[in-house]
Amino acid sequence: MFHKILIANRGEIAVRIIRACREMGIKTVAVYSEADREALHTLLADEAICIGPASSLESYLNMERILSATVAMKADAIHPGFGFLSENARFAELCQKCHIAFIGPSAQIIHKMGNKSEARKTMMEANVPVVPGSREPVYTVEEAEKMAEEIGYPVMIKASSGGGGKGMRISRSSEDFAANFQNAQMESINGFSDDTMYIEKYIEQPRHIEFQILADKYGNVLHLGERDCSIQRRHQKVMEESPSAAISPELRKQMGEMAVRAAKAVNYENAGTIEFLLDKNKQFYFMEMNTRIQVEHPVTEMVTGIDLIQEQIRIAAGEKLSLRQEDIHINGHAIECRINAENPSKHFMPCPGLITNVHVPGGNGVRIDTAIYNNYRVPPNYDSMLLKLIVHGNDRASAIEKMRSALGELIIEGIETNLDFEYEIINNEDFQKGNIDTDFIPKHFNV
Ligand code: MV4
Repeated sequence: MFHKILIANRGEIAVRIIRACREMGIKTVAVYSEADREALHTLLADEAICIGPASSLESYLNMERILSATVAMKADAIHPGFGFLSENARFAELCQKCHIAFIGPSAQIIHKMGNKSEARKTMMEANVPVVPGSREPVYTVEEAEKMAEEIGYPVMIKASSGGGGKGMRISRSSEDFAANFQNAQMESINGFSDDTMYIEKYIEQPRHIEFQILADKYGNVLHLGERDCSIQRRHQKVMEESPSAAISPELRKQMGEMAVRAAKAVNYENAGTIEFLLDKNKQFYFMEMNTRIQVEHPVTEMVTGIDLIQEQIRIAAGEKLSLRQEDIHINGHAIECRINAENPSKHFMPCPGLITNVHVPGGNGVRIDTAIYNNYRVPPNYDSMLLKLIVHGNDRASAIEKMRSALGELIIEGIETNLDFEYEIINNEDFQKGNIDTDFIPKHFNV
């Protein structure tokens, strides 16, 4: 097992990783920027080292400084958390070259899954269902238009290096195809220096269903059920739950088997997520694979009782998975609300500043993952997520009731947050009935 882990991240996920390490008897090193001297992760880790100015590019994204800090502090592994360097193949490769364990999959897997058209092709070859569409990438408007005609409109034009909706356009007919293709491709060239595109059939009002998987170094792969992440605003998840109200035990078994097949097809290792679209007829399609721990991992932890961060560390240290698929049971229902420093009445503009008072809910089945505290100043340099409120109930209805109660108790003063917006979602009749899809927020709110 590792002696000391350096956490190449900040905020609640850094705190979450420090806690997992402490429970396992592993020492921790926090890295922090000049803006994060008083941040909770800096204060909570066994040791802390400043790696540069507030700007992410000069601190949490600076590979050389993080690797130097790891060597200087004599840590034997790096946990990248999510965001920042977590899906950077070059960083994973540099760790390997420096004989530092990267807590995640290999550089080759990160690279392969970062290429969305290649991931899609790999899954087609492995007989994992993918959205109907092109097998090979396309580069010119002519070949793309031919492909769109074959698939049949409406189609989705996607950038191979895309993500979070960047480089993505819908085309509803041949009249609007060329312009949409060129816009999407231009966005990809500007954003990712990559003109590689692919075309898929457009799936109307799908659900975003993702499966958590765990894979060790010896080819053992498990799935831990799904998360329904359909409640999103502009490709930012707002509320997530597990299990999904749309998935029967039979469908879970089928989709879970496909998630495991997808992971095995790339010799996956560590924790990962297989994203699917689920259409109105309950057909499901592989969309992307995420090669990191995700923000919403706690809902899976709540319903399976498995500590995903500890599992990641054990896998990276070379341990075999101690569980088999038949040992995994989905117990009850969990919901997560992401509380952000943003103003819903000003187009969700980020609102950093001084938090003058925090009161958090508690009680049976209530979990808070956060790095904020009284008189903490939220810096303007990073993501606006302040706190994750996660609840666990015996079923969906009681989890919703518990979330209503917990949201009602949560107080964050001094800055604007999206707390009331979360409250409106939990109180929404369609949400309560489980009638959700990726159009939920645009359909119900003027945002
Ligand atoms: C789609 C789709 C419909 N059909 N692909 C959005 C982000 C990117 N990861 C993929 N996305 C989508 N791909 C086809 N063929 C609809 C979306 C989509 C979406 C997906 C998941 C969650 C929220 C979404 C919001 C809008 C569009």
